Amino acid sequence: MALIEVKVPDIGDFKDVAIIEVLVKVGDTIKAEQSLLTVESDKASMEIPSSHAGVVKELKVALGDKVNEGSVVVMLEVAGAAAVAPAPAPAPVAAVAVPPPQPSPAGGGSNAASASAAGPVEVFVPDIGDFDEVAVIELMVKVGDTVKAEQSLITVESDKASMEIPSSHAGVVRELKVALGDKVKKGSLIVVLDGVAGAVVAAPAAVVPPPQPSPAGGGSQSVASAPVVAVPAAAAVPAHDPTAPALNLPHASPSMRKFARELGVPLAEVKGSGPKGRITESDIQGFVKGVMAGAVQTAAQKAVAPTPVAVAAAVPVGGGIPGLLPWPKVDFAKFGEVEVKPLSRIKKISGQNLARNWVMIPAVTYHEDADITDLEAFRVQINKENEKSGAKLTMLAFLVKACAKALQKFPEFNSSLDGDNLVYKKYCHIAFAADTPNGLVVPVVRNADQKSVSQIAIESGELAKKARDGKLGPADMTGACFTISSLGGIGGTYFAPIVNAPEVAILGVNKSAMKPVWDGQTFQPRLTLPLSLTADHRVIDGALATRFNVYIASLLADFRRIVL
Ligand code: CAO
Repeated sequence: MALIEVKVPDIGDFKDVAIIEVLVKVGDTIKAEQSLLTVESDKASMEIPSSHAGVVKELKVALGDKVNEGSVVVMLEVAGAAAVAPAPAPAPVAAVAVPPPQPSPAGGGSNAASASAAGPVEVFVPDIGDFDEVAVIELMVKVGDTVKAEQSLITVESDKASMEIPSSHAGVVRELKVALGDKVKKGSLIVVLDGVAGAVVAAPAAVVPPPQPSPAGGGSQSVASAPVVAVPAAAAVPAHDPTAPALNLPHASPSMRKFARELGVPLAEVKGSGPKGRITESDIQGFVKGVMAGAVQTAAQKAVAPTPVAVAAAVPVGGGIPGLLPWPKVDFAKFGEVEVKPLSRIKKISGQNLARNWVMIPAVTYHEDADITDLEAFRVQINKENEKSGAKLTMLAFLVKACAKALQKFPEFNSSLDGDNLVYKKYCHIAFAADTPNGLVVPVVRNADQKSVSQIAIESGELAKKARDGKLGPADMTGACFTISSLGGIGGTYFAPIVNAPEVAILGVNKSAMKPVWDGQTFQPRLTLPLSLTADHRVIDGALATRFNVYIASLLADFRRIVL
């Protein structure tokens, strides 16, 4: 047994190509020639196969990484001394990859049209190396289209690589000479263009470089043992067998892969409706619509089974965020000792909800200071009176009651968006965030408008205990109209809580502090409670949010107002 490095072979002019699929994982037993990665430029994708059979010991690359010829891909444990016996001279052995693309010679290849013609121009498949009879999997233009020079006309595919064939000339498509499923090779006529005078380019500069087999012994395998690992170049790109897609990977052209990636769509989960199960643009769009409508769940969503918390905020998570890069993959152990622990179930679920709410709600946070000097004195006095019974009024209970009152005065705060409609609720259930050892949960005090502060204090205390004990049931966590997130027992000054969809606002509260407040003549020490209201701007504008805050502050400053 020996450990060898498998490297990206010579991939011609492809520089800094991104890894779009990692096809093996640590522990996998792989065959020689089995694909390890898919890499992609903006015009072509190709799979990088292994030069050896063996067991994957370490992955040296991750999704999104950029690789070049020579980049180490995996550490492979290979059997048999012969396989790794160093050759007398350290000549590199065959790179058993999809043959590296080679640029077509300028103006060459088989785009044989006259370079100066303004009339009809025939565009042919250029030299695509050893690719013999590749299938047309996508037609990217139609008759009547005006195409630019270098614009992709068709996508062709072998079982290991797909590439777009661009036009050597600008013009208007007069005739399409190929159809989906046709086999083409170097010299096949693709389209006839009505040439545009002066628009002819000298060379198909953006022609996807056709794969060329690496010469045996000319690759980048770090273990020198040419006789053992040299694989006939032809084997690197076996003849296309449409009935047996390599490793059951989704069939999609580079442009479809890019499109899916931009939308965050996991291609492996999309059912292709094109020829031989190929994934088309409408398949991807249909998948996204399904996820948004809740009819389809991605595997990532299914991995997190729905729970009451998820149900409480049951807007389906979208397929991803267009334009975002993949999450950075860092081998932290390179920098020091680490310990990996899985996220708790609650954290996984609330994380998905928070991420959706953060991205999808145009929210603004408004701050206000409430003078709670008198209210706190009252609360302390009542708690003293009730010391023997043990019943305790909490600031949270006063806040719940004040919010219930404010929701009645400002009904927009007790609403939810439903498409183009706003649903106004006639009931008043107030949720509060509770910090538990397993993560954040949000129990609900029902009909808070109809309960006394004492009742709310008892009920919220019971719910908080249930939350900490992990005993909240679905009924305890659903149906909220508005949420309070109180960090007052901990500290802080102000913060910006995230709206808990489909609610439209949330009130954050921090620790009260004695502050000097100018009364017109002198500074008075006043107990001040910092409020942070985050509201969905699609429903609540700044003026309304500030009025709501001012009203809450007025209730807390003089709680007698609650009975008005
Ligand atoms: N200012 C000053 N003191 C405050 C206060 C405030 N705003 N709010 C509470 N306190 C005091 C309480 O009076 C209590 O003191 P005593 O023991 O002397 O009476 C102490 O702080 C502890 O209060 P508490 O926070 O444990 O209890 P609570 O009823 O105020 O809150 C609950 C209950 C469940 C809201 C709270 O325990 C909790 O989990 N808070 C965290 C919520 C959270 O994580 N939010 C962030 C979510 S991300 O948006």
